Amino acid sequence: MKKINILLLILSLVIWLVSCEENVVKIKPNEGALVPYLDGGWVSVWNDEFDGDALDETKWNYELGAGGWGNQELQYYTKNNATVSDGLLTIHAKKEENLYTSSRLTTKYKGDFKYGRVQVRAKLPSGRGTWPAIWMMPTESKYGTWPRSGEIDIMEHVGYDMNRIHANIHTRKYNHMDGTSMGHSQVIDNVAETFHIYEMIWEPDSIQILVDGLPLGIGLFKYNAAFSQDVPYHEAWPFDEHFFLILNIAVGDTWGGAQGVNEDIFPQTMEVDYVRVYQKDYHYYDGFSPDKAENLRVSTQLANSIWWNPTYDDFGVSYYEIYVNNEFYKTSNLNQTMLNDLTNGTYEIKVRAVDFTGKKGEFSDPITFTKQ
Ligand SMILES: [Ca+2]
Ligand SMILES: [Ca+2]
Repeated sequence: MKKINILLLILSLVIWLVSCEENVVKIKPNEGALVPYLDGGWVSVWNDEFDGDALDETKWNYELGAGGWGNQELQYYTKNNATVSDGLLTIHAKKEENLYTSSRLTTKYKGDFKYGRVQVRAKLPSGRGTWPAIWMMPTESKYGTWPRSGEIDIMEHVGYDMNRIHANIHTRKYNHMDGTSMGHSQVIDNVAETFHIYEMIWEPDSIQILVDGLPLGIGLFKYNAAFSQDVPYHEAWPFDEHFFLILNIAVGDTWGGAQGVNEDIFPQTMEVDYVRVYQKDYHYYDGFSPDKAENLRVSTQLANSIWWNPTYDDFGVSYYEIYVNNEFYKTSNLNQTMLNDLTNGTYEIKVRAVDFTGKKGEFSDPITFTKQ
C-alpha cells in the first residue's frame, strides 16, 4: 500500500515537472523559416520566401472577379496575374483590350494571426491609377461587418502621389467614411525602383508601422480608453481577434483612380521577396507579473461602462479579470469593459491584469458601481 502511494507521488511529481517544463519551452519556429528569430523574443510562425515556381496554395488563396470590391475598382482579379519565379512573387496589373486585370491574394484560414509582427519586402508599381496594398482583414468579423471588426493597412500607395507610403486603420469609431480615419504617411525614396521592408508590430493595445525598420511618420496607432470612453473598446479597437493578410494591386478606384488612370503605364507589377510573420515567445522571456491595476473608474460618457489605466507588464498584458463582489465575473482584452449584464443594483468591482504566461497582477482598489 505504502509503495503504491509513493509510486503515485513520484508519478504526480513527474507529471507536474513535465507540465512546468512546457511553460518554459520556446515556441518552435515554423518549418521553412529562413530567419527563425528576431531580437526581442520574436519567433517565426509563418513565412513565404517565394522560392518555388508557382504560388503555394497551402499558404495563399486567390480572390477572383470584378464588381468594384467596395471602392469602384476597375480591375478584374484572375489567377493568371500572380506568378512566382526567381524567389519573387509578382502581381501583374495589365490592360487587356478594354479590361484591367490583376491579382488579389489572401492568407485567410491559411495564415491567421492575433498579435505579432509582419515583414513584407516589396517593390511597388508606379503610375497614375495604381493602388497596391499590403493589408489585413479580420478572419471571423466577430464585431460585425466593415468597419466594425477592423482593417489594418500596413502599406498603401497611390500612383498619382508617387513614393508617399500610407498606413491606416479602420474601426467603427475611426474610419474614412465618417471622416475619423487614423493614418500615417511619409515619403519613402524610390518605392517602385527598390525593395523596402514594410512592417507591422501588433500588440494588444498598439500597432506600429515601420518601413526599413524606421517608424512611418509617427508610426503608432494606440488604443486609449480616455479618448474613447463613449464606446465599448472594440468599437475603437477591434484588433483583439485573428486577422489574415492580403496582397493586391487595385486599378482606378475611388482613391487610386481619383485622378484617373493613365492607360499607357501598363503592365505594372508589385514584386514581393518575402512575407514573414513572427509572434512573441512570452513563456521564454517573461519575467514578472503585471503591476497592480490602477485608477479603476466608472465612465462619465457611457452607461454601465468602467475603465482603468493600462497596466504595465514586462511583456504585455494578455487580458484583465473583472471581479464583482469578490467573485470572478468576466475578462476583457483591454482596459475598459461593459457591465450591462448585471441586474440592477450596487456592486463592488475590482480588476487585475494577467500576462501572456498567466501571471496575475495585484487587484485594483475596489470601486462601488451601480447598474442602472
Ligand atoms: Ca524571396
Ligand atoms: Ca510579465
